[in-house]
Amino acid sequence: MHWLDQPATISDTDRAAFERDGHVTLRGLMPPQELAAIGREITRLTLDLNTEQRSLDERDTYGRAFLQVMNLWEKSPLVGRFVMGQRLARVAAQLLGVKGVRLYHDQSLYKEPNGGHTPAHADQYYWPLASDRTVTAWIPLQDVPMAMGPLGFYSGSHVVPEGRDIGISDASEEDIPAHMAALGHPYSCAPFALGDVSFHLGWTFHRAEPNTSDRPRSVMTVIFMADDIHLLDALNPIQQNDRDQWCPGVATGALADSPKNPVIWSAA
Ligand SMILES: O=C(O)CCC(=O)C(=O)O
Repeated sequence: MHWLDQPATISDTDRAAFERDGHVTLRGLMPPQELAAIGREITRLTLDLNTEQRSLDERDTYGRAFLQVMNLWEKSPLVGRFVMGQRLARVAAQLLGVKGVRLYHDQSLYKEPNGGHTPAHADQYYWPLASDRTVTAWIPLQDVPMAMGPLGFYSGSHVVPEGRDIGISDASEEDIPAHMAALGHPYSCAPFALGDVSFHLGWTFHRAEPNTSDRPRSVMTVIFMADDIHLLDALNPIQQNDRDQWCPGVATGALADSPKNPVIWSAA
């Protein structure tokens, strides 16, 4: 069986940690050399397709956080094979406790040398999806020591309703960490080795450190959702844009099953 499809064993401890904390990092989930080879293709495509021309100084906080290119699975057969891999999708389904998962979308997040922090936020603010059974797999394409901007999480924050209406911004970076401290949700942020993959729920608050190194931090993310999830009316223009881009043609209340949302893994 291809390594991208091989089932991984998740311990009860990891599963319980995900349920309790809303995030978990699985060390050594992917084989480093094979991942690095696909990573080179992802990084090459990201730089080719990136449309940001301004220097870091000319951008706002969000713009300095990373270059962002979406749905690379449609742009390259190799990356398509990677995103459709059953190993990651099966882990996502097991962590969510669902019988199958679809793709919502993928995105490459390339933090340039001297790129800024990623402000605190919860992803599901952007997503017109009718349940909380969504998870992002954050897959570094090289080691990410502290100086290169690893992802950090507020443990247990997936149950906190306050702050879910704030998009990623200077305001979110000011409000959310303070709010998390007040509510007692500790921030955990640790280096990643190539092959480690973190998973966080759509409502888990998180942020990333700046890249103070002289090397880029290349990361691929795959966003999975339960295979029976339905689409909601858009609450804001960003959600409308998400609906149009990631689930084109799907009506409000209908199953989010556009051709861009294949079931990647199912127990059936
Ligand atoms: O990679 C980053 O800097 C932020 C990633 C993130 O917020 C996410 O994947 O949800």
